Amino acid sequence: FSPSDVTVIFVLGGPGAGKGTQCARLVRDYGFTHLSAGDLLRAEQDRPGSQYGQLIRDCIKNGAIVPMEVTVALLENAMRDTLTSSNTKTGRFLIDGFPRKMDQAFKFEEVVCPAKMVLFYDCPEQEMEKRLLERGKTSGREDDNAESIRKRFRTFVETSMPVVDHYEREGKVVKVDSTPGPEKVYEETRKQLRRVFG
Ligand code: UP5
Ligand code: MG
Repeated sequence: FSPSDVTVIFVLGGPGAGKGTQCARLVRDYGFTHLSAGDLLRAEQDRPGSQYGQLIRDCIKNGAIVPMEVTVALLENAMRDTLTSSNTKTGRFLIDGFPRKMDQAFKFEEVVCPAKMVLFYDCPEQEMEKRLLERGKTSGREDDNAESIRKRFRTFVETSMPVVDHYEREGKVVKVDSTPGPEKVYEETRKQLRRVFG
C-alpha cells in the first residue's frame, strides 16, 4: 500500500462507545469503506477451517487482544479486496476498533500506512456498560455479559488508552464526547471532520 493510494482514519473508543454506530453514518454520508477489526475477527473465528478460531474466541470472551499478526493480516486482506473489487486505486477507510495496542499501531503503519487522523469517542464506563448490557439481551455476542465487559474495560484502560495518548502526542486525535444520543454525537463528529478536512 502506498499512502497516496489510501486514506485511513482510525476510529477508537471504549467498548460500547458507539464506534460502529457512528461509522455506519459516516459510510452513508461520505462513502468511506468501514472495516471493523472486531467484525473481521468474529468472521474469521466462524470461518470453517480457520486455524485461529479457538484463539480468537478465547481472546474475545476475555476481552484480551488477539495477536496482532492475525488482525493486521485480516485488515490488509480486506483493504486489498476493497481496492481490487472497486476497481480503483484510491480508497478511504474507517478502521474501527484498531489499533488497540501499541505493537499493532507500529505494525500497521509499517506494512500499510500511517493514519491521517484518529477519531476518538469518549464515553464514561457507566454509560458504556449500560449500552452493552442492553445490547447483550439480543446481540448474541459472547462478550456482552457483565464479566467480559469488566475485562474489556480493563484492557481498554491499560492497553488501548496508551495508543490514543500516543496519537494525541502526534496531534492526530479528534475527540468527540459520545455520551449523548447517536444523532447528537454524529452532529459533533461532522463538525469536527469539517474542521479538519475543511
Ligand atoms: N449506542 C451506540 N451509540 C449510542 C449512543 N450515542 N447513545 C445510546 N446508545 C448508543 O454501540 C454499542 C451499543 O450502544 C449498541 O447497542 C448501540 O445501539 C448503542 P456500537 O456502535 O456497537 O459501539 P462500539 O463502540 O462499536 O462497541 P463494540 O462493542 O463493538 O466495541 P468493542 O471495542 O468492545 O468491540 P470490537 O468488536 O471492536 O472488539 C471486540 C473484541 O475483539 C475485543 O475485546 C478484542 O478481544 C478483539 N479485538 C482484538 O483482539 N484486536 C483488535 O484489533 C480488535 C478487536
Ligand atoms: Mg463495534
